Amino acid sequence: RLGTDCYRSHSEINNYIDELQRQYPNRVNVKKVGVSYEKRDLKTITITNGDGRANKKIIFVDAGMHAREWISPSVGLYVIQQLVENFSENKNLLQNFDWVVMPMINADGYEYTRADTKNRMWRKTRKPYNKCFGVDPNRNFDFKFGYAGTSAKECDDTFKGPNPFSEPETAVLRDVLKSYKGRISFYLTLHSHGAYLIYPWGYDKIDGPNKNELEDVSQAGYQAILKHSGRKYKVGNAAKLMYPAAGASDDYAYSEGARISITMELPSGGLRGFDPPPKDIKKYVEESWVGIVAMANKVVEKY
Ligand code: 0X9
Ligand code: ZN
Repeated sequence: RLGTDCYRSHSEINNYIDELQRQYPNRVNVKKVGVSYEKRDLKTITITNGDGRANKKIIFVDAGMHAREWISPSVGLYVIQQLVENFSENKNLLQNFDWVVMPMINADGYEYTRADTKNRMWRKTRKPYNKCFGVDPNRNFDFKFGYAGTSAKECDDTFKGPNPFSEPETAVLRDVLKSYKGRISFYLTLHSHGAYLIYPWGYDKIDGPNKNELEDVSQAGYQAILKHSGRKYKVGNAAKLMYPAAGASDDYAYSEGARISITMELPSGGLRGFDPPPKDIKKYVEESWVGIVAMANKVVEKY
C-alpha cells in the first residue's frame, strides 16, 4: 500500500494501479487509455465488487488536471486505495455502481512541477505553442468553448487552445467519458484549492436543469466534512460562486449526460495554497474521502 507521507510521481501512481490489477484481478481492471504529449501513459482503473454484472452505473473520478494542484492526485489515489484495499468497509459503494478513476490527467504538467529546476506553479499541459507551452485543459473541452473566463493568448495560464480537444490529454478524457455514455451517474473532478463544491453550469451564471439534485449531493459532502473536521466548504453554482469559465470538464461531462457533475476544489495549504506540507497529506485525503463517500452514498441511494 502506498503511504500518504509524500506526493507520488506519475510513474509511482501508474505502477501502483498496475500492481493492484495483479493483486485483485477479479475486482480491478487497469486500462491504458492514451498517452500524453510527452508520451506518458494515461490510465484508468475500473473498480468493481467482482460480481461480474456488466453495465452497472458508474461513478467517475478524475484528478491531476491542473499540474500544480498536487493534493488532487493524492486524493484520487486514496479513493482507489479505499475502494480496492479497504473493500470490505466500502462494499456498499460498489453494489450497484462501478467506479472508474483516472488519477492523472495532466501527467506532463505534473512532472514538470515536480522537477525542482522547473516551475512549481505550472498549471497547463506541455505542448508547445510558439514561444510558450501548454493549454489549460479545463478550458479545452468543446462545450461552450471560449464563451467566458478563457484566454486566446498562448502564454496565458487559462489559454483555451487553438481548438477544442487540441491536447491529447483532454481528447483522451473525452473518449473515455464517451465510452461510458449513458452510464455515468456521478462525475467528480478533483482540483484545488479553496474548499469549494461547485456544480454546472460553469460557463455562465446559469443553473442546470436538476440544480436541486446537484445541490443535494454537494450538501451531503458539505455536511459530512463539517462533521468530520469542522471545515466549511463553500457550495453552489460554479460560475456564481467562483467565476464563469467555459470549456471545463464538469460542464462537458454534464452536457454529455452525467446526471451529477461536481468539481471539488480541495482545501488550501502551504504558502501558495497548492502545496499542503507532506505531513498534512493524510489529514487532507481522509477528510476528502469522508466527503466523497457522503456524496457517493447520496448518489447510490437516490440517483
Ligand atoms: O478554473 C478552473 O478550472 C477551476 N478552478 S481551479 O482553481 N482548480 O483552476 C474551476 C472550474 C469550475 N468549473 C467551471 N467553471 N465550469
Ligand atoms: Zn484546477
